[in-house]
Amino acid sequence: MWMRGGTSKGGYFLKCDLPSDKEARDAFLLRVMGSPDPRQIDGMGGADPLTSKVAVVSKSDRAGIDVDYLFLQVFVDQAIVSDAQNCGNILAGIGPFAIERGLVAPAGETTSVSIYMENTGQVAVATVETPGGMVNYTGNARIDGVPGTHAPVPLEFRDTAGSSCGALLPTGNAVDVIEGVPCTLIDNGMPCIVFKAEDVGATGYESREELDSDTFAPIRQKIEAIRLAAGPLMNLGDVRDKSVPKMTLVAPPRNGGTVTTRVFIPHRAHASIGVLGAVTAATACLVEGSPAAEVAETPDGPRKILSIEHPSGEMSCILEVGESGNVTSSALLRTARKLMDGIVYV
Ligand code: NQM
Repeated sequence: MWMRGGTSKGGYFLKCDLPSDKEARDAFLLRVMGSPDPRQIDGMGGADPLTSKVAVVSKSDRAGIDVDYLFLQVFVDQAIVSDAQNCGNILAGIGPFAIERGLVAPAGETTSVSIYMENTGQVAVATVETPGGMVNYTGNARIDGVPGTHAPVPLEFRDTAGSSCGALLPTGNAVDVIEGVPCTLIDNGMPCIVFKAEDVGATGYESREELDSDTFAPIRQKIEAIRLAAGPLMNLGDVRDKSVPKMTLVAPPRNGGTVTTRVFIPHRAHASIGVLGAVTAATACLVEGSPAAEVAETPDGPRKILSIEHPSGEMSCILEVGESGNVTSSALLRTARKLMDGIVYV
């Protein structure tokens, strides 16, 4: 099934329909997407990392969990299929897909689907509208980066700190200076490096096109040098061929939000921001003394709505903060839509 999940798009497969051998599976998925090729002309991929994504879904044997979800990033112009990151946008389609494929029975007007995210070993709960026992895709929910309105798919995350890096702040520091740039190395569901846009010679208000343009190339080189140096410090090893950590430039908010972001994922600029990337950026704003905290305008109270501005609007993250100041859970709104169900030829 081809679905849009949040601001991403990709192929959703039942695990039992894919080769069980990893090499054979990856070769198959590269053929499906048409990679490696910058245009992905001979496949289903949309020539953009955000539309070259795969979800592998199966019924779960874990207590209290409905389905297991493995996310795979199929690189566009390299023959790489990576499970080194999660994807909270593709996650938005998992609940609807699981119900459509009969892995989860609809349970009234809404059905709650608990999802084990295999990439990071964490759990998310999605709420899907199922009036009359059918997934409903239409509705009034709007998310920036997607035209029109659709049925809401609220997502809730718990205990995402240290998903891939072992700790929220893998170096134990609020700030590490890397290549002369003060950075926060942080993982609240997505490994990210957060630094002030101005510290690498950017404004933080550039368009995606400007960020991906030739004029920005020297800044991108500097950002990549930071990423390669930080990878091992974040317990991610050599990240040359990995899609993490995400490089997150921050600046003061411009549209009444908490903070402005521009994200490289990690080489091309994101059209908006990833879901867990936004949760992690929001969390960085709460880390005392961090570059993000210096530019952010954060609300008070234990339950905070942080509006993360990005190139195509904003994403509101609801963070619950415990007594120790740690973020204990997060939630946000996505939408998803079934686009096509059929046979893909390789
Ligand atoms: O951060 C893109 C996306 C993502 C990841 C990426 C995501 C997340 O926007 O949870 O959703 O950062 O590669 O789809």
